[in-house]
Amino acid sequence: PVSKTVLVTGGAGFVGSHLVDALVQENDVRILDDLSTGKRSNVNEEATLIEGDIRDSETLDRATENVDLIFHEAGVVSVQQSVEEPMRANEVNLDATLALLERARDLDARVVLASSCAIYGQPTEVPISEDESFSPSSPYGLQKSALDHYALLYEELYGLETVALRYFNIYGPRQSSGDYSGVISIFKRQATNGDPITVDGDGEQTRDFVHVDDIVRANLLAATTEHVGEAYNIGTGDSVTIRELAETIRDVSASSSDIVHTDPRPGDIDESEADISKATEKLGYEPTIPLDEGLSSLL
Ligand code: UD2
Repeated sequence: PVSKTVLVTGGAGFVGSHLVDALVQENDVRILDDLSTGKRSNVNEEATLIEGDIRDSETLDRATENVDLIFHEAGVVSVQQSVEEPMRANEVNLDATLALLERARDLDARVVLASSCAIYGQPTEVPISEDESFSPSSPYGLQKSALDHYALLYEELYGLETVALRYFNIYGPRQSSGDYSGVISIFKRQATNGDPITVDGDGEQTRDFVHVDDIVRANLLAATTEHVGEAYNIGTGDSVTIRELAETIRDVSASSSDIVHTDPRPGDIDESEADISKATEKLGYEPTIPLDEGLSSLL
């Protein structure tokens, strides 16, 4: 493949930094990140870091100069934070995305965007297909719905090559283990420290956990697909209950932590599992890391 000038927004973050690692060999890679949740230690030394706020138009101009391809991973990723600060989350997740799409339109650069299964809210059926209606239950989900829809509109209206990837529950190395983070990194921290593993509610809720390396593969496929102007579910097509997850993590880490049940989380999704047939057919995406394997290598 020809070497490209590639921008990864959020390239110091969890997903973005893994993507950068996969891109640097063949491409000239630039990162835009304000290091608010991303870390300098995640930044691949072969990439160029532009440290700044994506909401700032001069910073965005500098970051997008001469790029051929953009992976947009920057955002306020915590649902809870979006509930606490809906306006800031909207500025980062939506206003900045629109500004980025405008730059891409000037440059005629393909944009692969991080969308989310949060757009579906409580699904009417599982597995969840892309035809499921949008019914977000958080500002985060609403912002991602609009981002996702804007991506498709930019293809329809302006012929810009866009692909929206609707990520399910991502886990893997470098995911932060703070309170705003994903359940796997939280359970891992609790199991390692011998603290109680905190299952919200009865633990019967299900999730489709997809390893970050598979997310990277999906992004690389989206970068070259001819099927643009489309959104794709990216998960594994399998799911587990949170109770099972807690038990597996305790076993794999040989921990003696207790598993405790706390109050259910308000607005929690009961069942989530991706129908990935569209991504398989059109992108050639196949998940390669089953959960037990991903967990053993993580713990
Ligand atoms: C994930 C994504 C979110 C959005 C959403 C779409 C993360 C961090 N969040 O939210 O960005 O895409 O999916 O619906 O990836 N849980 C416990 N104990 C804990 C923490 C969590 O039982 O200490 C439960 C929680 O109640 C939920 C499940 O684990 O049922 C997953 O929680 P999460 O915060 O990892 O992710 P989720 O699905 O709420």
